[in-house]
Amino acid sequence: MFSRRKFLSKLGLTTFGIGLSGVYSSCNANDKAGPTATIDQLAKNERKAKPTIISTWYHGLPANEAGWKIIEKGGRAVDAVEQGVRVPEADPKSTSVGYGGKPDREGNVTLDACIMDEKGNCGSVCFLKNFMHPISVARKVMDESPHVMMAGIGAQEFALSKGFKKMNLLTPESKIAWEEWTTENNYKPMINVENHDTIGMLALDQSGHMAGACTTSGLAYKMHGRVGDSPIIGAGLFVDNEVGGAVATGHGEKVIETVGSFLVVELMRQGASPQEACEEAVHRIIKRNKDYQDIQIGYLAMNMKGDIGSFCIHKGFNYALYQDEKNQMVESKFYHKN
Ligand code: SD4
Repeated sequence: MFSRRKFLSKLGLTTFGIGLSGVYSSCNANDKAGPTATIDQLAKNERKAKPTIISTWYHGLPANEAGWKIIEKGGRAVDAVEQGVRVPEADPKSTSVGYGGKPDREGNVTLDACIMDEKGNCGSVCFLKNFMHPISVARKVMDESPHVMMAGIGAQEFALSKGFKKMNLLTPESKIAWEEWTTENNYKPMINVENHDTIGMLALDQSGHMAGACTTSGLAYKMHGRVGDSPIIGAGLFVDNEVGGAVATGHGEKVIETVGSFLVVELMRQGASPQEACEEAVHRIIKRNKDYQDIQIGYLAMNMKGDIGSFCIHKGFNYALYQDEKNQMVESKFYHKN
């Protein structure tokens, strides 16, 4: 388990009363050496950019490939994550993202997505229907609107005004699966450990900057109007270019309740490794949910050096890691053996 004392001692900061920012290596005002560094400076000093892309689940492999084409040419992390997650958005076989995503219980495919760049700019859309690439609409919200988050019909009008074309996202296969579900399931919104596969992606570019993206059709057969964690900055995604980033997948309500990705990044800011931070964030959810056996959550995090961590409740969460010229799947550590 992760303790505050352990974070602080990692930094040589065990003195009581240290805040989150403006941390000094000594708290003694009479210390002749004076304050030596803030925690932000420590992160900067340690930064050695190791270009890396990570993304959740198997569809992360082709997504990473697309992102890497940008990173290897010296492009920006934010362009890499946008182009990367567009791959599963357009793939009808990715049934939890974009085109071919499983619909809500009324048969509507409704999409949630967000993006963050290295400057802390954010864009997000939620409850958006009929557009293949919600991540690119979110990017436009970030770059070309005065807002951070747009929803439903307003987000749709915004997308149309930016030249995005409407289309039907329900494929014949997902329509058949939904019809079968309606006959068998009494119209009960379902949350279980396997009906989700959001893509969350983090990229660290050659300039040592990080960006992230997250996009999903959300929980299959959810209630109409339900919005999950994926478009919520701090829940499904958070990036702080001084510290690192995190993405979440799984039961979004539980991630929102604990502001999960922000929590992971803040734990890293305090000295936790990406692995320790992901474990602590999962433990918080386990602690407040007696029924955690029925919940799956996976966190994936990276710090500014390109160190990676991930943790989930149940065995089965995996992620794609592109680093050192290799793109490969990695099994996440987990809390509970099924
Ligand atoms: C949601 N977190 O809408 C998303 C679903 C998901 O992996 O992650 N899938 O709650």
